[in-house]
Amino acid sequence: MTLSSMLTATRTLVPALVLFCARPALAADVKIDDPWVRGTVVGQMATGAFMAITAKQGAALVSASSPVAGVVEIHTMSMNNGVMTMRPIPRLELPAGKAVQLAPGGYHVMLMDLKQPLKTGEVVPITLKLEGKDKALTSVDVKAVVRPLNAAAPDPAMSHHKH
Ligand SMILES: [Cu+2]
Repeated sequence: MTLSSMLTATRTLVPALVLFCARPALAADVKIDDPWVRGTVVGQMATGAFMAITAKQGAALVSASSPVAGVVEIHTMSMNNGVMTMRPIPRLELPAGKAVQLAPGGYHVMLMDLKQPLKTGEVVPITLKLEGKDKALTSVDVKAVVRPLNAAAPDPAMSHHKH
C-alpha cells in the first residue's frame, strides 16, 4: 500500500463527526493569519489563496478544498531559468511554532476550475486538511477575503495607513 492510498483510506474511514469534534483541540494548535484570495475577472479559471499558517506542535498541509473551485492544489512558485513557474506539491511542512507564509511568489493554495468570478470583498471558504505529528488528519475551515486582482504581498501595515 502506498502512502497516498493509505491517506485516502484514512480520509474515507474518519467520520465527519470525529473531525468536527477534533477541531476545537486543533484550533488552539494551528493559527491561520490573514487569509485572502486574489480576485478574478469573468472567464478566469484559476487564482491563488494566501495566508500564514502556524502549527504549534508541527504539522503538514496535505490538501485543501473549496466550494468555489473544482480543483484545489498546494503549489510552490520558483524561478527556473529566469521564468517564474509553479508546480503542485504533495505536502507543505509546517515546522512547530514557525509561521509558514503562503504569499504571492511563493507557496499558495491554488484554486482551479473556478465556478464563478471572485469579487473583491467576497468571502471564500477554504478547508485545509492537516496531518499532525501523530499522522492524524484534521480539517481546518478558513474564511478568506477576496482582495483586488492587483493585490500584492500581504502587508498588515498597509491597512492601517490613512490617506
Ligand atoms: Cu499555482
